[in-house]
Amino acid sequence: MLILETFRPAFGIRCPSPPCLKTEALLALSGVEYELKYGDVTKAPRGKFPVLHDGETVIPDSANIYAHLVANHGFDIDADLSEQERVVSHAFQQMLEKRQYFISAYLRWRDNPDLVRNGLLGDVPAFIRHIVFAIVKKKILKTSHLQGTSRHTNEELVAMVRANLTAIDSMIGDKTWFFGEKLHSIDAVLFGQLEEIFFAEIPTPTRIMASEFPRLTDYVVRFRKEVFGE
Ligand SMILES: N[C@@H](CCC(=O)N[C@@H](CS)C(=O)NCC(=O)O)C(=O)O
Repeated sequence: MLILETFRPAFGIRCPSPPCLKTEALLALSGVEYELKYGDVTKAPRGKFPVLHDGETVIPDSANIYAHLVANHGFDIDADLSEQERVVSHAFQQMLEKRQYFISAYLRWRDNPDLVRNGLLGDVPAFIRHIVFAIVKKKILKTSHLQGTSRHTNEELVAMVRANLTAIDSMIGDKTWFFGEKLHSIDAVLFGQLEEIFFAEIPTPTRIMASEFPRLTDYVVRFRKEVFGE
């Protein structure tokens, strides 16, 4: 039995972390039996979740976990992709995980202290929750500054998200999944990011874009049903 260390549900979605959502979706798609464990992220090997435990082997990072499933559990959801499709998948994944992810995290932490404190740190004893929140928020804002996201105006950030969503919407078009009628790893990546943008119950400036992209919100609902039966 594999064990996935992840964050507990928050903001009305099964997990508030896009890479954790992606990884759980990949595990569900792999057909390998797994269990979730809501651990202590400060004790994770790289200080981040997701982390997979496969017997004695501990695998941090969603990309490593996916590679582990392919190498050790016969799961290769992308085996049928052409070279060209792999390139497109790679480019979209980078856009989502190296650009979109940081915008979503920054907007969430910047604007919603009460919701984020109680949603993400509900387990932390109340008397230190404010302190833990202040430490984590400082880290997120510092990362956003160094990485560059927080140096953009709000209007620029919203325009960037809109451009990302437009690219994804145009790529999927009227297809069922990203590349057609069959799911691939990029669909799990997309689900993780879009679930957070559209369905996390936090009033970020991008959540309201759901009404602009009905095909994408339908896609998320379809994915949830297909993969998690929800
Ligand atoms: N490259 C990593 C990123 C994982 C990641 O950024 N996880 C965040 C949550 S979305 C985390 O655990 N943050 C805790 C922290 O930085 O303290 C992956 O794909 O697994």
